[in-house]
Amino acid sequence: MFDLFDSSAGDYLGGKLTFLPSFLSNDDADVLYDTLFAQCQWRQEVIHVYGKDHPIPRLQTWLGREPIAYTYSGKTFVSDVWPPAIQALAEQISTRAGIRFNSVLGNLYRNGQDSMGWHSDDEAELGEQPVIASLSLGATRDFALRERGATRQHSKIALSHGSLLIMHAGMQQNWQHSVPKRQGVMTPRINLTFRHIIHR
Ligand SMILES: O=C(O)CCC(=O)C(=O)O
Repeated sequence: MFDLFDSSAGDYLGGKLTFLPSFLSNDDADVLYDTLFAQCQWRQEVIHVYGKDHPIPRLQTWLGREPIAYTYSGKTFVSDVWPPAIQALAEQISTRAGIRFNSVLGNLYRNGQDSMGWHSDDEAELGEQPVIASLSLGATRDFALRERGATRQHSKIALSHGSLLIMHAGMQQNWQHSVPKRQGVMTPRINLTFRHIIHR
């Protein structure tokens, strides 16, 4: 395992990832963090695995240009309409990523004990070759990567306040990602993943 990234802007993993560490200024990122922390409905979802209910180790919110249904970990959610702060950002990020995003999954990691396990964002609603843009606010957390089928971590990137990570077409088919627990992290982090949900 090694650090693939040294926090510099650029394309990685053969162009499947683009990292923009200073996508938002520190001040803009501070304002957005405070706004989202206060205004969004943060909920701890419960997923059902092997006959048992498990509260997920983080809080979540679903936001859409309009109310939109989305299935995640076997559960269907209906999004809240995104606030004005997200509207402007969605335009900016859509232009950068080259796709018109229509929904956002927000994750609130309350401290280093909150986490997200290994997965790919490959739900049917995202289509065959999804492009996903991930904006990070608050505490820096590691974003771990491994190839699909592998058991060992390949590399990691520290996602800092105001950074944008774009996962391009082909990323979800070939790679998995996770946000591991980190003992030393005492403060919260908000992550927004901008997605294009296909209407059926
Ligand atoms: O918090 C992160 O950086 C990752 C979020 C993520 O993997 C997801 O929303 O699917």
